[in-house]
Amino acid sequence: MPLATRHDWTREEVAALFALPFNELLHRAHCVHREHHDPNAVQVSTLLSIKTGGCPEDCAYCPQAARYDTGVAAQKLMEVDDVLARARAAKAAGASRFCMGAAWRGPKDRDIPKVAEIVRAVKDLGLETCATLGLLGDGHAQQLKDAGLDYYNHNIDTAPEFYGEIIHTREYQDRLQTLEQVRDAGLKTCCGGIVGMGETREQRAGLLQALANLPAHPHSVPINQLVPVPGTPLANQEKLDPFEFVRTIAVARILMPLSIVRLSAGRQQMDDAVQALCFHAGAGSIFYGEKLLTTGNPDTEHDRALFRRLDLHAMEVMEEAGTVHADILDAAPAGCGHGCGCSAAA
Ligand code: SAM
Ligand code: DTB
Ligand code: SF4
Repeated sequence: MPLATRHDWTREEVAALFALPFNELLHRAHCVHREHHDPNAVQVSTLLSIKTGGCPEDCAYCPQAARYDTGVAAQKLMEVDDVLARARAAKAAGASRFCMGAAWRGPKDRDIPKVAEIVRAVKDLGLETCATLGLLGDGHAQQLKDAGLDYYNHNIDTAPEFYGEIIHTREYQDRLQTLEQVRDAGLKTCCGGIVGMGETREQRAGLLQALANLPAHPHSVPINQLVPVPGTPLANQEKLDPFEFVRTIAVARILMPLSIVRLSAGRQQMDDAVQALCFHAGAGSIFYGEKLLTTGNPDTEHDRALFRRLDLHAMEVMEEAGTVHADILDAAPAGCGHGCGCSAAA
């Protein structure tokens, strides 16, 4: 019986999925999606930048890199009470997870107790917690886990062979090491990338291949569409064909059937019909709230209306836990089980 989760995808196999006729690809992806997930449930996370701007790194897409003139002012780490007020509001608006981002290359040892205090306080509100702080040092992941952190977000961002055109201040291998520390500490991983940075389709396949061939599939896979920010080297990057973005979601869905694929940055620049296609193709999570970290996100009222129009509902924490963490699904049979004759999980 073929396993639902594989870690040996070849570039050719992934490229062949991208090359399928659009309807064929979406059908396969949707079958995989409904085999393992409620197709009408969407996990809702709210982001907050708890330490904004002034970052020493040179990520070509990022408005928070100090070296680019983007108008983002550097701020220090927020106070616990200020973060808590934002987390309470996110919970009241319907988010089940609160994701906290810091514009650091990585936290210093002295930053960790402060972040841990924030995590503990947010967790006590009954929210799931996620942090994205950059490269972690020895013991950091465990200290965050002990404070009640559920997820750590660290993206590989792009294909290994395109990475050097986007970031020069840290290596791909550094990222893999942080992901290993995260897994070893028993934190859930949130790991994805950005498309629309000028990469080829082959390189989009390379990003997804690298994600799917990690030692464990990330629990959460954010697929970001580049938000081009004036002042960054990618400010004038040509927009990716929206159907190519949908294909990327669909291929991620097929490669990592148990993961929750997040339709992440870029929704404000995307029309509702494209978002609907993404949900059909297997996206099961969004960022919700007026802002991502420093850039805009759709209005909450607009998103609530979109959910009503598409009959989607926000996933409960327990519902999500039941879906993602049922490791026995590793042995799920091939085929979608809906009588359409597809080989969705093969
Ligand atoms: N500094 C930490 C790091 O780089 O890991 C955490 C924060 S960083 C802003 C988190 C992620 O945001 C990046 O890995 C990247 O995938 C995403 N991101 C940043 N700027 C973006 C943009 N303009 N468009 C889309 N995604 C972006
Ligand atoms: C992720 O993959 N995307 C989010 C979250 N993880 C941290 C960040 C998107 C940032 C978009 C640019 C900004 O708002 O600064
Ligand atoms: Fe810094 Fe993270 Fe932005 Fe890179 S993506 S410049 S590490 S904040």
